[in-house]
Amino acid sequence: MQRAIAATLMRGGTSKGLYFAADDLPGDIAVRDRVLLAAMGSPDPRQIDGAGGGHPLTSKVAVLSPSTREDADIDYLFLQVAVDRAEVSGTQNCGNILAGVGPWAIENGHVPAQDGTTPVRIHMVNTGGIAVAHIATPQGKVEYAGDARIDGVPGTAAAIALEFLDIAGASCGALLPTGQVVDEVDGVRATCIDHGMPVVILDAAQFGKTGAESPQELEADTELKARIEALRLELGRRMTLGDVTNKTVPKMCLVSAPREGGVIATRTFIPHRVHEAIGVLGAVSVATACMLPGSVAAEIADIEAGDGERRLNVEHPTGFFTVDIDVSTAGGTVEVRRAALLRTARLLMRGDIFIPASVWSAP
Ligand code: NQM
Repeated sequence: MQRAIAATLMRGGTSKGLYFAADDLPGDIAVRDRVLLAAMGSPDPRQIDGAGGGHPLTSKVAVLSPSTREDADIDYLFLQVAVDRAEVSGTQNCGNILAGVGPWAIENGHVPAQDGTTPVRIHMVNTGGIAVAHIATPQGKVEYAGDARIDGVPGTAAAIALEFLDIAGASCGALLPTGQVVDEVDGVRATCIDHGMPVVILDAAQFGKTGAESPQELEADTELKARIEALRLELGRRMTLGDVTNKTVPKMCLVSAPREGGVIATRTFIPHRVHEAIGVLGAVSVATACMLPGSVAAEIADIEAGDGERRLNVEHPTGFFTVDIDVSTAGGTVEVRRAALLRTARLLMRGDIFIPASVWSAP
């Protein structure tokens, strides 16, 4: 016996996942998590018995409901379904899956479409901030086709502008959760920052790396991975995240001088696989660190310090991530007035996902 649950498969930015109405999932969290593991086919490195793609970037879930906040249209809970472990985690947000939330909200009747562009105000439940997504809706219908190109996705699609409000310290309580611009662990210098995503920024050269290595090369370096994980456990604790052994944050970002005309080059452990690009809020945090006087990123970034609206191209393994950011750097710190960026999304499939009925009873 199998049970059917309404689900939508969408690409959001450079990620892919299942989007559910909260009401369609079991209310009991333990049962819900078992259902999501079964939906994705976890735990299994290939996720062969589910909709997951065998990588953290294609094993993601959005749970959506009418907003509990007066200043938002929809509540978005992001859940990372582990690939090779029976684990579902809500400890982080995801700005890529966020890109599909606006279209989903309009298509499912939560926000009336306007003729032209429809703004959707999204309450990001994991971290508490608001994102405004601007969705192309000519003649009151969501348009997925368009001419916007984002690196890491073939072809073009309709642009989705995302604006973030009040996301500094979203997970850790402060933009600089350790209270310092630079921390040191075993002689390694690190900038710990949370501008929507907790990220530890490290100079690739401190690990004997150029920063131009491919994700596959970095993932094959077991000694490097062990060093980075040891730093993550210590700095995660200092960032107020507690024991991060089983958490997907902080992300660990190796930076180096730009090679392709951007401001900085990145290779990001998320936290065990290496991202083929860079996460949305991860990129916002790195861009912010580039503007922060004295940070590990600012020392390496090719950018002139200064206040006001700036466009930063963050290099990653498959191209650039462009972040528009408006900062004030008075007094040696950085206050972010606005962060915005461009994503695309595509509706891939809508229907029912089938889950073995035994999942409801088996502990
Ligand atoms: O940082 C991957 C992704 C992400 C997260 C990760 C993301 C973000 O690319 O906002 O988008 O860092 O786990 O989907």
